[in-house]
Amino acid sequence: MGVDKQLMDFEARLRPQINTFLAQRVPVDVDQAQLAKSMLYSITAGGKRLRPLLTLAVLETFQVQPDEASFKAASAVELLHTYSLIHDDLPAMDDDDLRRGLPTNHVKFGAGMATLAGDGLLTLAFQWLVDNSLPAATKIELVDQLSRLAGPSGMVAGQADDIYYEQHQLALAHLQKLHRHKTGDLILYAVRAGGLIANRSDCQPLLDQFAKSFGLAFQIYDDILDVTSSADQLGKPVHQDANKNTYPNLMGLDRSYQQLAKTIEAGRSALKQMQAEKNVDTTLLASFFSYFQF
Ligand code: GRG
Repeated sequence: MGVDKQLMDFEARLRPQINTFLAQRVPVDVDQAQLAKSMLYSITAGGKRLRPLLTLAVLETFQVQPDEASFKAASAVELLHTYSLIHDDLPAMDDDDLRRGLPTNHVKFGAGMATLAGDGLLTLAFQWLVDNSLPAATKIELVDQLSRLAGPSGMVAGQADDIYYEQHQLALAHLQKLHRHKTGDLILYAVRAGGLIANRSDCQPLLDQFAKSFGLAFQIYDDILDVTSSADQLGKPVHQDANKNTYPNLMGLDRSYQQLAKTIEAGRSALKQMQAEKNVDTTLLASFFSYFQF
């Protein structure tokens, strides 16, 4: 069984638009040739575009046609995500040579330029959230949410936990907190951004439940792939390590699968409730769970 047909069609429609937008728009905002090359290298190096797709899927759920402004705001999260991958790969962090099947940014451009490419993408994300014609109140909300969920109270906190506790076995609750920040918060932001742009605060609690379940499932699935396959979701070869803080290492593979199924069920049930109470078709959002094949 592959990815759901509805999701495949949605991706086939929107992913090329996201790719084109990013490839054309990023260089316009960079005023140094080598920096532009380095930023463009990573932004065009492939990737699923999961986070902007989630924002756009929420818009579609509410039957909001994305215009130039909302498309730019929706794409900003991919700039921020790409910065996090570039910095995560740096010698001072994970020291990886390959990302998405290609040499990492610092292998190509050196650690200094890679650091700056990440800095540039991070900052540009906020510029894109503001430099568009969305209502001022929406832009403030988007900036507020992204700064909280990607910054030191969100993704950066998760990454700091990851580095600080690298050599320690974490308790399950602590591992969940680490993942909630490192992986979950940016996914939560992407879903919230769709609700904010569509002006549907009435649906935010249920959208949040969906997003939190999806983010957690994404991480559990990634951990499971770590032990069951020779490559992870990023195509990186897997080095199995019993000391790594992963779900299978902490609770065993069977219980990890159970946890994954339970998490997906919670997300589906939030969407069903939204469909029943708010009279919106949530099948496109539900189809995102078909990424997890088990
Ligand atoms: C450096 C502040 C800072 C944060 C880094 C995202 C991240 C935090 C680290 C990446 C390491 C990792 C394996 C995280 C688990 C989540 C994950 C699989 C992220 C990759 O996201 P995908 O699968 O990547 O959406 P693509 O390549 O498709 O964009």
